[in-house]
Amino acid sequence: MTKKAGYVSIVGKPNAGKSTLINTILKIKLSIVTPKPQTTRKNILGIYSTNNTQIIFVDTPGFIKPRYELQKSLVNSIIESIQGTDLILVIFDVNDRDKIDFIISGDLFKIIREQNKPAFLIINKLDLLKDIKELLPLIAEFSKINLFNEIIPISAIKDTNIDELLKTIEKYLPESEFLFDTEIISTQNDRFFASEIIREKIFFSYGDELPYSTEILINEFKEREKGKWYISADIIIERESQKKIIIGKKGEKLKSVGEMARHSIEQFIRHPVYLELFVKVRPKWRDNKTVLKSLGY
Ligand SMILES: Nc1nc2c(ncn2[C@@H]2O[C@H](COP(=O)(O)OP(=O)(O)OP(=O)(O)O)[C@@H](O)[C@H]2O)c(=O)[nH]1
Ligand SMILES: [Mg+2]
Repeated sequence: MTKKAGYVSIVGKPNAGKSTLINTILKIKLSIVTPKPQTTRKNILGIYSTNNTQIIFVDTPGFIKPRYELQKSLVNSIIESIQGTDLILVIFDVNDRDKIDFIISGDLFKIIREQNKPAFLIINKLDLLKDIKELLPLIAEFSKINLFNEIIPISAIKDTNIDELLKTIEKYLPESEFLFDTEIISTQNDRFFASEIIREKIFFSYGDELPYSTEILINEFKEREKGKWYISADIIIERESQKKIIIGKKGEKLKSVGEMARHSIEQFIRHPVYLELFVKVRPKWRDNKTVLKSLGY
């Protein structure tokens, strides 16, 4: 039987549920998810293989109008992902139905149109609709712009219509041998996932702004045959004054972040871990091209 394989880019505004979708499809928590927008910062590959089909999903950061260097780099990585893909999934949060933002979306749509590739509109968070009929005007609106080969409503969190989505994706993929071993789920290493998990705990533990000025740098990641693996990471912040907030009274806040992160990292890599966290100030790192480069942006 002929095999099919290809890349599928998952794009859309922040908070639309892109990372949730990739996690639901792969049945593993690969990409971090938080209630805050702009959680994802790096493209994340998630490889879904069946007997005849291999779909290489790429989760991307939320599409925005970039204001600082970090955001410019995020938008570039979205564009790169769209350029390198076989199929584009634009995830749209059904909550946005009364305020479809054709300005931000318009920019994204323009990039997609230029690529001349198949694209689906995925209307997500169906579970939040009181009446499914509310979808009709939305579908009509999106059909008008003549960009999407398919419009598919789903709930990423409830796993609604995901099988249908996968079947439809399959139809659009090119015939090809598999591009990765079927056992591989991602190409990123444990070191990367450890840093993402720490970042996720920071998103959940601190107020609105702080997580956005925070980045994680893994200094050491030592795998040991016997005993715990050793991970040491810097929590990078922008201002001296943020140090106190990160650390908390008597260090308790940082300790709790560390414990939550260690627990989740252990679940992910299935090995006990000793995690050490340090707080470092790098003024305006989000606007410093050299620092951004050293952080992999
Ligand atoms: N009710 C509901 N909530 C969802 C659904 N999918 C995602 N969410 C929630 O929406 C929020 C954002 O989800 P993410 O998966 O992080 O969204 P994202 O598009 O990856 O966001 P960025 O990485 O910031 O661009 C989280 O609180 C999710 O739990 C869904 O189908 N239904
Ligand atoms: Mg995300």
